[in-house]
Amino acid sequence: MELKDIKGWQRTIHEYRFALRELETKVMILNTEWKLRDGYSPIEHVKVRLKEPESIINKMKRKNLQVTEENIVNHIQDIAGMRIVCAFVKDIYHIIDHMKLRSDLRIVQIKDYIAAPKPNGYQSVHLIVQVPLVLSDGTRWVYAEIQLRTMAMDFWASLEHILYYKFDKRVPPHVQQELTDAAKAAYELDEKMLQLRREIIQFAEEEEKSVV
Ligand code: 0O2
Repeated sequence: MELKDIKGWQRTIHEYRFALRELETKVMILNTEWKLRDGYSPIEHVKVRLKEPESIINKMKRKNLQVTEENIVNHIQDIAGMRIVCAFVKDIYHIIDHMKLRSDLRIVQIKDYIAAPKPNGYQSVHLIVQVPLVLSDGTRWVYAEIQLRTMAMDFWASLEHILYYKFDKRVPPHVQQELTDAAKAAYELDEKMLQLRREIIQFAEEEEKSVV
């Protein structure tokens, strides 16, 4: 069974593509507005992707679901995916607080793998959202997943993905342990950079006071 064999799939995949464009525009506007207003944006960079057909089919198998358009649309919520990479952990929660207030997004679920990392050390916050897509025959709320992580978390996750998948998910136990240790090191690096940022801000504030 291939996705292209499903009647109407081309139209459906276009809806995910359009929803992703809408989401990208919202985030780009936000990024520019924050930079103009505050001189700093919590958004470092953004990537978008549509889930590969093979990955959709595999996920349907994992969930023991028959591959029908209805099942895919209702059960696979990360076909449209966006990754927002931030400098600091606090930036991630700042963006989430903003997203919660928007009337043009529905937050369906928040999976906080920073508060509770996966056993292998994976950290990120995943938001399952619905994006309104205004079409000629009405508005459809399309599912998308937004992954938010710091640069250190992104570095770890991208390399772990390459290593793990290159070897078909078979790695010796000690390598598994070392990958988990590397995730902890990424977390410590985030903490360190945040602490340095605080010290720089404090230093600048004290200098300003001494001038007055
Ligand atoms: P792709 O298409 O390659 O991006 P659920 O929807 O809750 O039933 P799901 O989708 O497995 O289950 O939920 P989860 O674990 O919250 O999110 C999966 C996605 O998060 C993955 O996409 C990765 O992008 C990322 N991810 C989750 N765990 C890990 C991990 O241990 N290492 C890395 N590198 N990334 C991870 P996919 O499924 O790989 O698909």
